[in-house]
Amino acid sequence: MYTTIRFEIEDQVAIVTLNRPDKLNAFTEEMNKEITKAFKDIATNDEIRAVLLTGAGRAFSAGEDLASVKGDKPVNHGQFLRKRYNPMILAIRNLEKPVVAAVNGVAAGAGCSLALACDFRIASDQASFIEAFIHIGLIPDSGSCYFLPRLVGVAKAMELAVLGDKITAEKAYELGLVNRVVEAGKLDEEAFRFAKRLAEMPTRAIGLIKRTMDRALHSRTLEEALEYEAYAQEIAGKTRDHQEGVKAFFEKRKPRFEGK
Ligand code: T3D
Repeated sequence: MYTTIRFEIEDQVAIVTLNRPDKLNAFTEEMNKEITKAFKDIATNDEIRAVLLTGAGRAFSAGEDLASVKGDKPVNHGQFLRKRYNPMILAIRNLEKPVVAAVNGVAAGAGCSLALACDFRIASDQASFIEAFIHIGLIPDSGSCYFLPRLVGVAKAMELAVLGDKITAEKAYELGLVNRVVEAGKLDEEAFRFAKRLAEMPTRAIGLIKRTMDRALHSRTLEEALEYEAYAQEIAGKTRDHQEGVKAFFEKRKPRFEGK
């Protein structure tokens, strides 16, 4: 049913693969729509407890397919983003399930933003990141102006956004942009292992951590953040996984979490 992505489910992990390898997985409108739809479907599918997002071929994604903006016809870039990219990024951030990006190659422009919108990034040692927008006279979009300063601080974020230099996976790790760097040949296995580990955890609590941390980043006061933690903890405290965790602790055994 999808034409620009692949969608599989394995061991409660949804594997979403950007699948235009001959175009370095550059985005088309269809691809934006399919990614958004996939994440919305994942939200309502109880069988899925974690997501792995990766690219087919040598790139993660080269960002917008520039073939679609090269003509003489003027493009309203604001509408372009509101219609195609913003819903895709929001679908990932609003998903209360952990999302792992397995960054297999270059992540450029909105491809970089897409990786940054995920909760975790595991990069191949062949991967690279480039806020390529400036080279075509644009500003980082699809959330990059939001995620970058939060991940690396304002000074480094400005440097990456304004100079638009390509950085290696190793450099991205040093900056705190990625969680792990692994050998290219081991990326699929390592990233899947990581996502599967998450899928076996109390995923309802992980979803609440995601929401509570996102809120805390723009809480105006500590009081506000503490209150939201209390609200979210009330929800976590009512889950079967919390009961199971405490029970397993006293029975000195490994807990069996269900994500409920
Ligand atoms: O309003 C709006 O437009 C809002 C939306 C914006 C979202 C955005 O993402 S804007 C940013 C768009 N992306 C870029 O500007 C990146 C452009 N590409 C590059 O900088 C480089 O190609 C890469 C760093 C991604 C990869 O470099 P490299 O050396 O590994 O490969 P290459 O040789 O440059 O590219 C290989 C081919 O892919 C080449 O085609 P060819 O010569 O073999 O026929 C190249 O033209 C093509 N390609 C790469 N990126 C794109 C692309 N074709 C269309 N769109 C691309 N984004």
